[in-house]
Amino acid sequence: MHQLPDTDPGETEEWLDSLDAVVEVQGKTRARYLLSRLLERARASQVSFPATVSSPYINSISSEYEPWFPGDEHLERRIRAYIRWNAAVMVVRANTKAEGIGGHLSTFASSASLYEIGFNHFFRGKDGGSPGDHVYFQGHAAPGVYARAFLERRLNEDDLDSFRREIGRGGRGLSSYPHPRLMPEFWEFPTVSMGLGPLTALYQARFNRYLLNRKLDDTSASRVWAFIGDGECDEPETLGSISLAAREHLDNLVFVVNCNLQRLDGPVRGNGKIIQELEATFRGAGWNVIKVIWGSKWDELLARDTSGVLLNKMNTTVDGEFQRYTVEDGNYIRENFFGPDPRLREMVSHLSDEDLQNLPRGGHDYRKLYAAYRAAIENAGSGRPTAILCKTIKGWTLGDDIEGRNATHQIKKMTSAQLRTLRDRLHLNEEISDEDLEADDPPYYRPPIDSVEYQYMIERRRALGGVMPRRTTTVRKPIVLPGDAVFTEFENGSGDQSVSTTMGFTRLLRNLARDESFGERVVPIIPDEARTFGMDSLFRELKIYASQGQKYEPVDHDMLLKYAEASDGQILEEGITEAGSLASFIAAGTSYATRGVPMVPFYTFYSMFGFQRVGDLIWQAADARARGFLLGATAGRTTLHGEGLQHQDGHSLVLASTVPACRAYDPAFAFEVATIVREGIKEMYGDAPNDVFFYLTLYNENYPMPEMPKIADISRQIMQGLYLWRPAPEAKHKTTILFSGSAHSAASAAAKELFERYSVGCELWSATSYKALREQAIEVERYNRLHPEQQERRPIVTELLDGGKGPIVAVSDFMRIVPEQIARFVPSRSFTPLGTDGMGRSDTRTALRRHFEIDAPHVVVAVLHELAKAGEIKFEAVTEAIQRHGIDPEVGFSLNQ
Ligand SMILES: Cc1ncc(C[n+]2csc(CCOP(=O)(O)OP(=O)(O)O)c2C)c(N)n1
Ligand SMILES: [Mg+2]
Repeated sequence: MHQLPDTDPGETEEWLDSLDAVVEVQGKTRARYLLSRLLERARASQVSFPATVSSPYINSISSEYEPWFPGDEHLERRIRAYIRWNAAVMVVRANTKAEGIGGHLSTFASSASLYEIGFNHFFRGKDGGSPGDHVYFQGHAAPGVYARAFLERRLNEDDLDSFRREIGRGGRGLSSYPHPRLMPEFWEFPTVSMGLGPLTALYQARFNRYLLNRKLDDTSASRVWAFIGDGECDEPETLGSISLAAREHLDNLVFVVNCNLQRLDGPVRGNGKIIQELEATFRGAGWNVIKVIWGSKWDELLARDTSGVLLNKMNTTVDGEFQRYTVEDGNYIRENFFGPDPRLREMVSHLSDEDLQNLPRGGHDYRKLYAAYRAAIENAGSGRPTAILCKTIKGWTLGDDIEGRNATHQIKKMTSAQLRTLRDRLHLNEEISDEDLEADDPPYYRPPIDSVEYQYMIERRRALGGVMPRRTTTVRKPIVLPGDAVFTEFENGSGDQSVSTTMGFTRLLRNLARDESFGERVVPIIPDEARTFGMDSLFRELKIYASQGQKYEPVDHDMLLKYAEASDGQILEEGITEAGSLASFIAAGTSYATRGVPMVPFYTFYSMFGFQRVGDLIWQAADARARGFLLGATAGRTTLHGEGLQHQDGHSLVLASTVPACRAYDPAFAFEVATIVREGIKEMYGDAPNDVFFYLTLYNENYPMPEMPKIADISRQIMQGLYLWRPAPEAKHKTTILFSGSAHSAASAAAKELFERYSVGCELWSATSYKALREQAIEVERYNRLHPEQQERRPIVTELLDGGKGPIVAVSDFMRIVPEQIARFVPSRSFTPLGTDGMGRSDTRTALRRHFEIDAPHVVVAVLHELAKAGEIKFEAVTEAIQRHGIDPEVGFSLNQ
């Protein structure tokens, strides 16, 4: 402030003196009040002032501003009690039947009202073919969602009794958490890995805008709701992208944070206040924040708080203390919360200890919650996303042993005495008798179809567009697959021109985007790496998606490859966030289901920063049944040179091999890339679609791309994972070399030397996917084992290689374990993998390939050594080759460095 001009120092002094006087005479609370009023007035008079990020520890919406509650509170409370009861009972029964099967009681106990307000008044369903709202349920609140579906007759008792038993009953058990992979007609969004739900919800809201702005789908009626734990907010993914939501004006997005002040081990912020901290964080990022802290019974006390002492006590009490009040009796609260200050004690003198204990938190109060959700809805048009911070009690009404206890998160069992207490607290005495509770299994309860409760809840859902959650794959806007012309140029090779598979892919992507019908469905996603992959050439043609268009003339406006942004741009240029990019991949890759509009994401990234960096999100993509293409560019531990160990990827294919729904390919040539993309599109978007996604490595080494071999079913062979690229010339000895990706040049050079110098005729095979070969072989192996008297089948890889002659050497720019995946399926031949185990180094490709022992001389040595072991040549010949190529056996090799 010292640097700003003071045009009237006298006047300034008067204002400051007044403030000093207020602080001195009436205290800080009053001073704070006056300042807040001044800010409010300033805002009303359009005097812009940086937003304050904190407000007092009270509800954002005061009681006089609460809207009329349109529901029947009594009925809704009854319905919620049934749901609460069944949710608890299903966990208890599951753990009686199978000790340790797990499940959670206390999370949903704290959040039942948060969901029920949504179900009864806000969440829009999919009736009539509309996509409705997108709701991300907190993963371990799943029992509550099942319990509601049970009341609605979507699930029966047998279903509830199969909670967490996903194997029996033909795999129709209820999954532990929201898993579309396991319950594809129920769950839409997988959430339970903390932090991924909020992140993917945010990008879903952003993707909805992308679809709208590109005029592909009218998403304006769909809202995205994400239910999040307060402990979950510690995950970097939860809060890491919230500024994007404000920047993109995502007022279609609502985060509901269940602030029960506890996580798994104990308090989230024992010494602080998580709600205040989150308020500041969200507000600072430009969000609309609505706090729901106190239930209605506090309104009267707050109205009488003329001196501000109650407010002060609320502001200064830390969460650890608030948690303590939930487990103590009313007298303790009187003594410790209200007690020390005589004015506060007086304020509650008319209330009994029981009254004090029952002063509820806002997150259990329907009217407060309704007001907050309503405000969030009415916020549409403001451009600001909303975070509703609801204060609740973890394990609410589950009884003294569970409610608010530090161990509450993991309690899965209840004694019959505890169940009786719960029944009493939920006022279910008529529905559940004492006798019922004596039985081995506590009973479920659901109101009959002609009950008012059932009719009410069904009517509410009908009015809101049908039951939820529900996943459908009904296509609203069919996709037309690309024409063959898109792919044919790659069959011809590049002639003398040296290009990389990355360049080939970029050209293919452009062709796909240009395809008349299919083109608009292509979603290129790049995290600030387009220039690295030569994809900046797409900027001008496809344009970068920017919801606000381009408000400036770019520095390179007069160049051919200018930086072009547009509100209907096609490229999602995400900036430096692999997590955000993958969240976009998931939103686009599941659009066939969430929106009924199949979209085809091509997410190209620095291959090191894919599976390794955001592996959990890739796993989530598999759970979400996402379709599309992941492209690990700059792949290979030696092909990407000069970058060093944090950049050089020699293991993404190992990690890819762990993801069941991922088809992983390591192509060497542009025609292979084109074939895999063409066949992949057919598999994922054709007549009988499979919910898988593809991972392709792309290299940045330039070499002339060969023509596609003229073999009848070459496409099928490429897709199966292995094909004969070049047969062996007639020669005295025989060997087989398998290559993948950029290692094909070492393999070819080795084959030449082996033939010319040693009369070894070498078959060269392109191994496009060891993962595909291994999976097929395992299936065959299993078939044979379980059909012992049937005609034995042979895996493809055995069929192709086992009958051949001489040793097999497999070389790639990845770790040895990648080709080793198939070694045992070729039992009659020696199998030697060469690969890039160990950490990367910065150097030239030549030096790196020597270091990792995958260059042509090392391939030659490996073949010769195997031939020597088989007695075909002398060991001296191997030594000669080692020396002639200047290989020093004592230098440079370590698997751990
Ligand atoms: C990435 C990840 N780490 C750990 C867990 C295990 N976990 C499940 S729930 C939970 C505590 C959740 O606390 P909070 O977010 O506050 O939710 P609440 O149950 O209190 O509503 C933890 C640590 C997980 N599911 N995901
Ligand atoms: Mg919590």
